[in-house]
Amino acid sequence: MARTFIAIKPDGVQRGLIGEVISRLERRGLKLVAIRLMQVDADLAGRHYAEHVNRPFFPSLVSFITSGPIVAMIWEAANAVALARQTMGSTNPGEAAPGTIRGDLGIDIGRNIVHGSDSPESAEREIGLFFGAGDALDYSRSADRWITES
Ligand code: DAT
Ligand code: MG
Repeated sequence: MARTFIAIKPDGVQRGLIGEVISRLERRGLKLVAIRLMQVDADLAGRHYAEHVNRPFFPSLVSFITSGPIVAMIWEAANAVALARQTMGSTNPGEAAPGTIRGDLGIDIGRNIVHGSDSPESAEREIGLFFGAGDALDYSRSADRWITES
């Protein structure tokens, strides 16, 4: 089953939106297989956001993501990456569609509540940065057959 890395950023934690974000992903049907409340340091932030190192917003991005605890998670579903990105909405909450996490809960691109991997390759890389081997649990839910047909 495909996996994606999702993080509730410091703004989401500080605003009391942990339950809201998890609830939306759960209700969609994705399955939580690993979760960790943690403080990101500058080294991990730099590795996580390595693709953005030369962008003008990189310093503020690192300062933001290290500004307080985050909730790091692994979620599972067929096509987990695209499903989670759709549920999150566009990067800029000011432009994200209503009904999405960012579109319903935010207004500023620098405070966009959640991170989600942008490809299966990114998901694998990011899961490796935030979790160790064996952290993700393999289990089934009795509701799974009511969420997917096969
Ligand atoms: P996403 O988080 O939707 O994958 P991204 O990978 O392009 O978006 O950028 C990572 C984060 O960097 C994003 O969540 C918010 C911030 N960011 C992106 N573009 C920005 C910009 N033009 N100005 C300020 N912050 C930006
Ligand atoms: Mg990204």
